[in-house]
Amino acid sequence: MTASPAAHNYAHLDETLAKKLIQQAGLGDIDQRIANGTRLSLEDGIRLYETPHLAAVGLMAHRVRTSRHGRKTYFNINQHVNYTNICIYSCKFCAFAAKEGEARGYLMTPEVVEQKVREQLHRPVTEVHMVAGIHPTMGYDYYLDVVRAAKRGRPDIHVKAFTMVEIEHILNISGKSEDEVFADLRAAGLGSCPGGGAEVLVDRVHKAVFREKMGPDRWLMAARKVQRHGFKMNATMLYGHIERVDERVQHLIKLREVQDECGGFMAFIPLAFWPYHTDLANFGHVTTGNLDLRSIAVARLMLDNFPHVKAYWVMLTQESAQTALSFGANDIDGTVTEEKITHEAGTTEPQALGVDQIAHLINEAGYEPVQRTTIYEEIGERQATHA
Ligand code: V47
Repeated sequence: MTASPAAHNYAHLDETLAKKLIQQAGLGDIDQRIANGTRLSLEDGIRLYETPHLAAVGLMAHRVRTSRHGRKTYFNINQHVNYTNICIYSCKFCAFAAKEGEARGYLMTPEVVEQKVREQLHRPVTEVHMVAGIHPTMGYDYYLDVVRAAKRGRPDIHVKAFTMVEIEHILNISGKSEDEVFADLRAAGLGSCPGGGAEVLVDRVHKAVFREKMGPDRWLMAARKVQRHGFKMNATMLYGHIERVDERVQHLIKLREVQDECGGFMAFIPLAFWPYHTDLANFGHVTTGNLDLRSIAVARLMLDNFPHVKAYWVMLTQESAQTALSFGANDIDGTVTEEKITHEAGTTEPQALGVDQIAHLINEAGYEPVQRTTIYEEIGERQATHA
């Protein structure tokens, strides 16, 4: 896997030239703060979102990305299993959820989950990503059983499961102490948690588009609990709907504070909103390249304590995700397989990508594809090329 020479030029862009560009964009003071290791403020974040000089913002983020990860771009070989779409909540941005009794509603038994994992045994999958709706009646044991089922299907798989919304629900229905629940989840085989369900961690947006579901404080509290019990997790932000620029930056600052406190976040993943078949379908537009790249870059600059920024190709599109690698992202997620949440909402992307396709996206942009485990251990190149 060789990189194109273009990357070397961009990654090693002459420093004087870079400074000049950033200064001409009126962002010299922010650049200086980044160089000094001074944290960026809410106002800085807003300016980075609002300046017309996207290239300068991208360059600053690219510098940070390069200083931490060089040309490495991580990906993993994973599969998604959405074990139920039946959900007690009716979030306006969601096209995936169904009500119990609705024809399109489904619930996988643990046996079906095991079968889904077994179906991929011919591929070197290292992670199963399991998230779902909040089912009205399934009990505590069901959640442990779906984790056990995945492990039965493939004992060496890393189970990354349950958003903070599911974690809070599991805690609530368990009738057990927090310590006992996390011990049960660990014993069942839970390895880490994905970053979904955060949406925009601001009360106004919560009230307007996902008022029934847990709000910002409860999401952040659940994240603290998960991390204090020794699990790593990711964090997302669903952007491109009704949220304002300042609200996006507030979201980033809240995550940064929890990371200072607990240190268990691995990657930040900006999720581009897809409106089709949702209650926000009349909203009128889908994500744009400008907003995708800016969201990646601003996150890279604001989240100085997050090791990784992920460009999730399913929501960003392959085009934006590839370009995002030069705007601060150092991870492109995985092969995925059978994604439902974004496909219900109209993404034009395929259900899965092969390792060759992922490696091509990364190589062509001038970066080095590195297969990783869920928790960012590097896996040798040989294994990656045989998927
Ligand atoms: O929680 C829901 C979002 C999330 C829509 O942690 C939508 O590695 C766009 O969290 N348009 C699920 N987004 C996906 C997710 C994720 C994906 C990949 C990797 C990881 C990780 C996490 O998708 C939901 C919600 O925030 N979502 N509806 C929609 N219409």
